[in-house]
Amino acid sequence: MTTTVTGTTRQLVTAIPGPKSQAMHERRKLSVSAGLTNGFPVYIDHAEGSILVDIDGNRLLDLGSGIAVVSVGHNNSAVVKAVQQQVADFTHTCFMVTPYEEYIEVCEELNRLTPGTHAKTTALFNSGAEAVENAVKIARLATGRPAIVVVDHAYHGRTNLTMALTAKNMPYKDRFGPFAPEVYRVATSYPFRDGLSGPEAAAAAIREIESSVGAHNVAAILIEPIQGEGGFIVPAEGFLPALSAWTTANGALFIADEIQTGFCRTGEWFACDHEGVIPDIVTTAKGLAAGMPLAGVTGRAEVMNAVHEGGLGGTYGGNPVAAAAALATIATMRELDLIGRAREIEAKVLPVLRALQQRFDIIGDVRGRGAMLAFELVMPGTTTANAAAAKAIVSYCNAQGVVALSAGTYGNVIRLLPALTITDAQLDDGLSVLTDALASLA
Ligand code: PLZ
Repeated sequence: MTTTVTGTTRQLVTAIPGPKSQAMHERRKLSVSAGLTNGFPVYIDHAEGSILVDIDGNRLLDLGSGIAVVSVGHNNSAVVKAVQQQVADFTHTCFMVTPYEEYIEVCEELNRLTPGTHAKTTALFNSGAEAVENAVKIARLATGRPAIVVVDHAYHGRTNLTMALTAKNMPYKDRFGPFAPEVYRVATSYPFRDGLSGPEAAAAAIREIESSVGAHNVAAILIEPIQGEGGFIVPAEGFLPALSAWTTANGALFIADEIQTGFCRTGEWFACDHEGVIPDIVTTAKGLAAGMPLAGVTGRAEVMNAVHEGGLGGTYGGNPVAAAAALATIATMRELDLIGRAREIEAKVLPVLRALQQRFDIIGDVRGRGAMLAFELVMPGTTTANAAAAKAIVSYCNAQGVVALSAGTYGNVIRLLPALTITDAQLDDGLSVLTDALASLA
């Protein structure tokens, strides 16, 4: 059970979860709403790089990065330093009252880094859901149209509007309605399940939009360029460009939700870059600020600036400490070439996952880009979802001290979201535990 290793490696000193974590979990049940669950109830004391150290002293290998957030690694020294400095300078003024340079600098970076060289402006918020809500507000105002088109398997958040945009009922939406109106859902491109080419899937979606919504009613198509919670679904080539072209031709906007895919995760700054898609609006969060709450809405200047004075805001949006963290995070991504590292991770891990697919017939599909990789579990020889296998694999990994995440509308996808700073040795370790997990099911 105990893996004796040192330094940057996984090391278990108790059964998982350890006695202190178990006691803490009992305490938690008395004080924290039962509406929140913990995928892996080990309580964290400190962290570095890709290692989390729990309160029992176990060193855990993190293959989830807090759901694609700490892409520069836990406790990245540049981010820690920037945050400490900013906390000492000032923690809050409210940008809408007395502004500060860090906010502007983050907006400048977002305007520079998001796809397209056209004039852009940005507004900052606290969470991904808040960014998506604001993107929708802005798109409706700028176009004067009501309808927002989203796709199957979409995840955009848990607030009232974003619940309407999110596809999956349980656990996100069930009995939390009624939901916001003027949200229309069409089929996406899901190559493993629909067998369609990108242009074919786009044509079907567009037919549906034109017949059920009416092109002239559409404010925007909102889509994750690679779906995250929905199961790391990479649309077939040509799907995103066709939808984007349709919006342009029909006076609607193309909003890319890059909250999970952004900031080097897929081996480009943004997932839209892989196909040269230039969205009118991009939402960002997660990897942007390495765990400090920060989100952005970046878009064409004429769209973003269509909003009346005072129409956008919030007490904390673009908080100076979060902004300082973002600036250090982005600088680190450049300095360490984390785009290059994400591509290396893909080159190293994808072949291993493909070999596992040959070996284990419960793996129906392997997919992803960069350090956003996944495999989909099925009943052998079919495309029927095998959620039990995903659950068993996550439990096996957890018991070995590896943080692994599942995903998918059917709960049957194992997704890998390591920090982009993860070492090769750590990746090898994680992959060997995953292999053992699959072998334990065979
Ligand atoms: N858009 C594409 O991935 C957040 C959700 C975790 P917030 N994904 C993790 C959970 O179960 O709540 C996400 C996303 C995409 C929007 C969001 C929402 O971002 O910062 O969680 O609000």
